Order: sequence, then C-alpha cells, then structure tokens
Amino acid sequence: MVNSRAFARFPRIGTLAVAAAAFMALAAPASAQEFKAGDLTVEQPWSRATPAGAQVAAGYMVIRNAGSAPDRLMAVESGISGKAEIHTMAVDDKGVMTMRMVEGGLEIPAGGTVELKPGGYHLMFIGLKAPPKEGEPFAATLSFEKAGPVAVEFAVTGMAGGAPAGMGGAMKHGG
Ligand SMILES: [Cu+2]
Repeated sequence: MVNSRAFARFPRIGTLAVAAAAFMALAAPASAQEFKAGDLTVEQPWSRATPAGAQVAAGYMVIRNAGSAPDRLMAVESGISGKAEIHTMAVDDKGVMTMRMVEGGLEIPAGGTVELKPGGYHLMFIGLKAPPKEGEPFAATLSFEKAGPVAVEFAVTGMAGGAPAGMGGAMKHGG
C-alpha cells in the first residue's frame, strides 16, 4: 500500500517514481516482446500506422519453433479489422511484386524460424475498423494448428517505420 501523505512529506520519492516511469516508457519499445505457446515463440509483432482512409494494414513478426515437429499458422484475428489473412509476396510474369494468400497455413518448420517482414510473408488486416496508430499497440490472436491460439500484441511504428529496435535482421537487404 502506498500512503499518499508519505509522498507529500517526502517529495523526492515522488520525483524518483516519475523518473523511473519515464525511463521505463522510453525503454519499452526496445525490449523484445515475446509470446510463447508450447514450442513456439512469437517475437516482436509490429505494424505500421496507416494513412487516413486505408482499408488494410500489414503485420510482421518472427516465429520460432523449438519443437521436433512442424506447426502451421492457420488463422489470425484482431479487433482492428473485419478479417485478417496470411500473405506472401511473389513476382508475377511481368516482374511486378504482388501479394498472394498463403494457402493451407504458413508452415513453421521443426527447429526453424519464419520471419514475416516487409517484402515477404506478412499478415494482412483487411477492412480496418480501428486503424493502427503510432505508439498504440493492438491485440491479435494467432491460431496455430498444434500450439493453438496465441494472444499477441502488435507494436505500431510510424507510417515510414521499419522494424522496431531489437529486431535484428529485419532490415537486412540482399544476401
Ligand atoms: Cu498482403
């Protein structure tokens, strides 16, 4: 129990508490957010703020499977949109990048890692009801074939934002 009169009598304690809170707020985006279910770890889900009127938003993350059997991401749900799909990017015969739905779920190989990132696999939130806003995380549920439903939270960067700090590799090109 915190006695508020104690704060009044010792104002320095109050100042320290405020400073600690400010520090934690600054530190939060850099810390890796992990969500675990069985052998799976979902790391640092993130999305970008969308321009006014946008109907879709993308979601990215890294999914690790420490188990000895593959699992599959089958479905995604979030209150921010009417529906959500799992997409991949592909180059069509005219050399244009297009996105396609991943049929039958996205496999997470045994002992493997799948990275959802700009230009590759991503989640697509379609029919935005509550468009993502910078700095306002939103909740979603990922449904895996074996691990079951996993509640996660997406960090939201600015419109031009890349992966949040701590997402090593997400901004790498080539190779
Ligand atoms: Cu897409």
